[in-house]
Amino acid sequence: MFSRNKKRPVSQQPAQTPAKPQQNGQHLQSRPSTTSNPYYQHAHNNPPPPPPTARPYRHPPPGADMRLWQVFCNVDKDGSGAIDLRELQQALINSNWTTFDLDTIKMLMNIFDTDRSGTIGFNEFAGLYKYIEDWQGVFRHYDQDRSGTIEERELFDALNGFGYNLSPYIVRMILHKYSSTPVTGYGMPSPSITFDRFVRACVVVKDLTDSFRAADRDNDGWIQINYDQYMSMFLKSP
Ligand SMILES: [Ca+2]
Ligand SMILES: [Ca+2]
Repeated sequence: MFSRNKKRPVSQQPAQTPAKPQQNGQHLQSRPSTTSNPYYQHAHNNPPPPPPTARPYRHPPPGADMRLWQVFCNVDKDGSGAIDLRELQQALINSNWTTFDLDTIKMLMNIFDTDRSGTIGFNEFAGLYKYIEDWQGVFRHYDQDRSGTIEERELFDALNGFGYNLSPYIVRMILHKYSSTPVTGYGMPSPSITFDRFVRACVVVKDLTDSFRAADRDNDGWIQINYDQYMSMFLKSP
């Protein structure tokens, strides 16, 4: 799920690569018409920064898993020693080559940025990596037709497998809410959920169920909560 830039599809390549610095002035002078272009002038006066390969050499923490350290360094593109939201989103790829959606990335940052620095350090990354790997196993288990996405029956089986006693109606609502494609309109494909949204859907179901159970003190399946409690229950979910 962490891309290593080996098989990145064309659509995942950066839209623009930095222009190479000019070797000498002759090439520029032979094409005077381009100097009237304000964008060209800007690029000429402000040469692009050096390529990211100029990052300083970094040492792993003592006892670090070297395979994991290598993945961490690949994700930490700017070599800052920590992974920010943008770096994490660029690294996490669904099986259909889309990057993880922003809400899922924010959810993962929220779970694993335990020191609340706003970034993921190496130790935090170890937890995040294992979490993703574990969820990959779950996803593969329930993606029974190996389509790379979770469809209605598979979602029903997954949520039941986790122990949530949800009606088919509620499972369909979850499917439509987290579907990676539009679910209304003529000729639309059947709704299905990519890995990133599947993880988020399951976390939301767990969070809401936990909130309900905490409020259902006599465990009779009914709760009495006020408006603030009701709103915060939903808004705390990713
Ligand atoms: Ca970084
Ligand atoms: Ca499937």
